[in-house]
Amino acid sequence: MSSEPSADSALPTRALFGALIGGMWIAGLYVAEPLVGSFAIVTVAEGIIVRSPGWLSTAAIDLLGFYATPMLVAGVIGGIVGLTALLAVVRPIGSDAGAPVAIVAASASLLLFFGAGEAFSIGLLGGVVVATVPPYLVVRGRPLVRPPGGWETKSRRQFLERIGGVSLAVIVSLVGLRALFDRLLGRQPSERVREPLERSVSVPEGDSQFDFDGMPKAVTEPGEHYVVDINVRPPIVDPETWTLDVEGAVEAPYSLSYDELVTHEESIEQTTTMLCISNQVGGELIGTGHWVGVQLSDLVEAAGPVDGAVSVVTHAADGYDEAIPLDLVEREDILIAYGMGDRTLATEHGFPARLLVPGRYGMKMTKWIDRIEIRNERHEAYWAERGWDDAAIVNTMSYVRGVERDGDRVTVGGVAFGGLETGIEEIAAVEVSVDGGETWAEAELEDQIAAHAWRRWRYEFDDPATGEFEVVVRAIRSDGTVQTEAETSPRPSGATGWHRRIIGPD
Ligand SMILES: Nc1nc2c(c(=O)[nH]1)N[C@H]1C(S)=C(S)[C@@H](COP(=O)(O)O)O[C@H]1N2
Ligand SMILES: [Mo]
Repeated sequence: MSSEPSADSALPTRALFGALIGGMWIAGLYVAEPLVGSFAIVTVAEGIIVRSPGWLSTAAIDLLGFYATPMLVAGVIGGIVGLTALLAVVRPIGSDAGAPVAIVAASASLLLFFGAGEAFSIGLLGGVVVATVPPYLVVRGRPLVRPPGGWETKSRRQFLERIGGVSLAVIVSLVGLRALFDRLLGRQPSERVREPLERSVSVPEGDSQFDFDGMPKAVTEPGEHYVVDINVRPPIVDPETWTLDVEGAVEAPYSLSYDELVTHEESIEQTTTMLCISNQVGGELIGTGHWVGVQLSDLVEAAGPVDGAVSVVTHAADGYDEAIPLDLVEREDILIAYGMGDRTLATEHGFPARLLVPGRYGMKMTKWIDRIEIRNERHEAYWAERGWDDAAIVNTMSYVRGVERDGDRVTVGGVAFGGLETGIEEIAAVEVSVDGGETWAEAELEDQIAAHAWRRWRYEFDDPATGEFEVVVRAIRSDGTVQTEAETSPRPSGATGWHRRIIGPD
């Protein structure tokens, strides 16, 4: 019996083989994406996100942060592979099972494609074939990689070499096939190149005294700005067909084309710090961009909101939305941004355009915006619906970032920021302790590079011991309010508490 390729008795071997079949099916689905129009695994994950109740997605995000989405995709893949492994344990699959496996794979692919909302087409049929062939070949090809002496004998170099060779050949052909499909079908799976803007832009330099080991630059490089969104992959928007529609409770709804937006004569530049509401005290989900765009007030006024209009809802290509009160739009610093630095937006930061609401958490700043809707009633938006603070004004915050030693001389530094709604409550001072909070001193602040940009701070002191010390930092507003020491979790209104960091001995 053990000489029969279809009757391997060891459960782990069966499970592994089942998992391999599942994995190959997923690989086939991926290769088929350009033919079908979507990668079914991502569509399934996105379907789960959209259909899951608010409390569940919120719990997942509480637990996993905004990385919940990629984890979900990994979960879907793991689930499928686990299921095929289980099936193979229950019902051993031998090399004679090619036809049944192909039938199951083909039907499952069809179900998935239709479930993902794809219409029947030649491409879809091609996709079914492409997704079915890899698992079929794995089953049929099993004897090829059968180790001499049966599956149960291990550590055979020949066997491993063969497995390695076959895997490599399979991976190379799948990757090649995918590239070929992308090419033939003219799809660009990759992100757009950021193009230079047709205007000169001047990005603030910052004070070089604040550029030391571990310190962020005054303005974050666009490629280094953090990225957070609900998508598995960012929507790729075609600027040729994209329009920004301004509509709803207005006298004169209209649409702007991409060209009309980027050549808008009222375009302005603005350096703005953005911070994700899910960021932990001291976390990395913060960056300062130099944005180029048009004031939202210009765009909204041009449509003439009717009396009684109260809310401005921004809608995006990924189904995301955000709402801000119409009153707020009078602020001149709320932008529809189309540039970052001297170039167009990167795909992941919202190309072709995004909202910027300075002083509010990043969740208010809708990326891939395609519709501005004025409404007569309030609207509960994506994150508010899931229990997060609707106003999302950035809490007064300060983080420790850099440290530099020069003999006994030590310089520590970081950033401080807080939402300002009126411009009078700006960060006036940063206090720092290098003994864990026993004694405090005032740090040096970098000149304000923009109204809604973070302030970098630094503090120099002598440490003859060059030992370990604990830095604690707190910011103070111009009205005297001291950043609260009380620690709260990011949900629902953003984390609070003083950032502490232990700096090791030299
Ligand atoms: N369309 C869309 N816009 C979005 C999001 C999103 O998921 N979809 N995420 C928001 C959140 S939570 C944050 S913190 C910021 C992050 O912007 P960035 O990725 O450019 O840093 O985008 C916001 N805008
Ligand atoms: Mo966020």
